[in-house]
Amino acid sequence: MTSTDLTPAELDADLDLDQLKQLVGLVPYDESTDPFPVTAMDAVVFVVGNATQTAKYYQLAFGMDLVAYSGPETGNKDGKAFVLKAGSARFVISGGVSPQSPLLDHHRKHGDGVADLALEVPDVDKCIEHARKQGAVVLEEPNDVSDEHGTIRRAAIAAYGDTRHTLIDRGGYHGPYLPGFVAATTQVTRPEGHPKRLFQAVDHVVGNVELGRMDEWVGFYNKVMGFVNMAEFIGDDIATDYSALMSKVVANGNHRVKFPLNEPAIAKKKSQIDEFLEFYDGAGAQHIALATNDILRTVDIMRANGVEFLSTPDSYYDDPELRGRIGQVRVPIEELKTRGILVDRDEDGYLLQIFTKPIGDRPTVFYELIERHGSLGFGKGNFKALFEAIEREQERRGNL
Ligand code: TYF
Ligand code: FE
Repeated sequence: MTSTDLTPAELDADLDLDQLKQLVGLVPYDESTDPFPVTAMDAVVFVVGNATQTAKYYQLAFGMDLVAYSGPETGNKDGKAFVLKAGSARFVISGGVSPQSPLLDHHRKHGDGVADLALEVPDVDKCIEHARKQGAVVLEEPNDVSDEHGTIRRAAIAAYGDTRHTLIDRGGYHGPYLPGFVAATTQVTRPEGHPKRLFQAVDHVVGNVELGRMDEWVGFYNKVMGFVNMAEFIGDDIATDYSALMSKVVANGNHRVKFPLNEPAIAKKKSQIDEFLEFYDGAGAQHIALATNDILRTVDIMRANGVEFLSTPDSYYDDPELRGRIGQVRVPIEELKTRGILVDRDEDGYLLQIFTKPIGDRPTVFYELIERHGSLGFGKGNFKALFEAIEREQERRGNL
């Protein structure tokens, strides 16, 4: 497979290559020289306090489809896991059933959170051999798991905090998710005219790491996983003025997998990253950006479904400087203003984005919706407005 072929998950989501390039900023590259080739995100695996209900939330509020299940009824006495899909985005929502389940320990420490950013790779053994040489912690040695649908090969390495990267080669597998899972279908009835899906892919997943450790983790992704640095970053200069964080972005060769990494900065106010680290009890995944080709419709539906988004002051849209900089976008600015959607433009094009409030009890994990039109960035021009909105929420929680 060449690096810009569609993955089976993308084919299944009826996206064509041009759409995907637009949607997630896919770039061609030479896979043969990559020491740790990664095809795509395989799944974002959450551990939550109540997987049964959280899986319903993602079906009802995020319009995702249930596709597979594992639990006591299927021979898994330890816990339950629900597999949800929207386009090529796959979420696995897991929780402990047995009081002895290690999933419950994860939840006790971190609250609802991302335990695993699983990656699809063409050669698990090659990746692990390279990772080990580079000093990575191998949590699971390469092994085969089979059932009547075929065989997957898998392994896992440690990333920041308690987060792991499971590596999965599913080339020889045709089941609904992994051996041990049975096919399941969505349990909710959608209203007439509901779109097939509200987003098509995972665009990026951001990790928050401890003060002074961002470069160490950037180095991990460079050396262990062969990821490259992307242009966008927040350095010292911006950090102390208003963002209270520093940030760099790493991506796999084809840019399908993009991981911005944040660390707190010592600024005038308590960093939103410190708030995360305190309540997550360590480093972890902070936000998941979902690529949509119709952010207006997606925001309208999600809001009607009860999802709460950060608000953007009218002054953002009335600023002549911003108006001049962003120029023409596909809808009148008023359409963005009524919804609080942010817009940013760079030399490659523009993007539209909006952020939810934290979705769980702890002020930790949240979502971003992003609609790219050429821009490969992350909304640098919006950082000030965005961080001010986040700080308003921090203040309401008494954590500023
Ligand atoms: O992923 C990004 O870089 C943007 C902006 O704490 C951002 O979505 C960066 C840091 C942060 C929240 C949003
Ligand atoms: Fe983001």
